[in-house]
Amino acid sequence: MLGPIEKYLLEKIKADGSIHITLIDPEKVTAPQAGKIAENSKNSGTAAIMIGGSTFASQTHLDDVVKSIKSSVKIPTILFPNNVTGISSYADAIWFMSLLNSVDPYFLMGAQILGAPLVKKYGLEPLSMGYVIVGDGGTAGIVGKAISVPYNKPELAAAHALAGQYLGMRFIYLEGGSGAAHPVPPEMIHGVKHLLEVPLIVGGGIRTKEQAMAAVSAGADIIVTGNVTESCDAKQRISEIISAIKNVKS
Ligand code: 1GP
Repeated sequence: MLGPIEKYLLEKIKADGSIHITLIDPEKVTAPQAGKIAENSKNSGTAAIMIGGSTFASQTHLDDVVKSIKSSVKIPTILFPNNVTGISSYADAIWFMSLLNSVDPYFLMGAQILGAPLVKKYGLEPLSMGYVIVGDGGTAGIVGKAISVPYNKPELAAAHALAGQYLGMRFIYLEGGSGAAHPVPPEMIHGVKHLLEVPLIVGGGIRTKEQAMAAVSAGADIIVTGNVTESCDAKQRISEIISAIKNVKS
């Protein structure tokens, strides 16, 4: 059954062609800062707020960050957990994800088994997602023990994505790694998207409207940016990215 957040995301992608989601890493911000970033991003036209990082541990702080975001904006809050400790009862939904190219069963299914009862207990909407680390992969690749798919092997990324779709995952995320020097190349996005039927999320290293437009033109349905929200001209850059991607498919 389609939950309200998944329905919202799918309808927004259909209406706008592609959407932007803001990622806030609780490790890098105070709770009031998170609320302010969410508010600015929402005013720039972001569709939802994702909350998570690769090394975060304190759940109390995570709860405070989510509460602050919830009191600042009405758009959906979606957890982006790196572990069971990334679950907060205050969010609306959670990317219920498996790191498809991890060599550690914990990141394929172990953490999910531990976390599932909490997702149920907290009434979070699970959004089933296959997570694929590509290129540099950054901290997420190291922490998740992934064998990263090189940027020049789009057919391998497509094989991972298709496997995820065939297992029933309803979104696929190509992750270049937060702060990656180069975002996921359009050739890889295109190679994955033209075989895939579920929405494709792309993130990692997207800093400019040109990079965002290239990703959307190649087939990304959802663009995620994190680091750019922390820059001094964040408001302007996010607005530019969002209006640029709106023009690509409309
Ligand atoms: C990381 O893909 C996201 O999980 C966002 O990356 O911080 O580089 O925007 P950036």
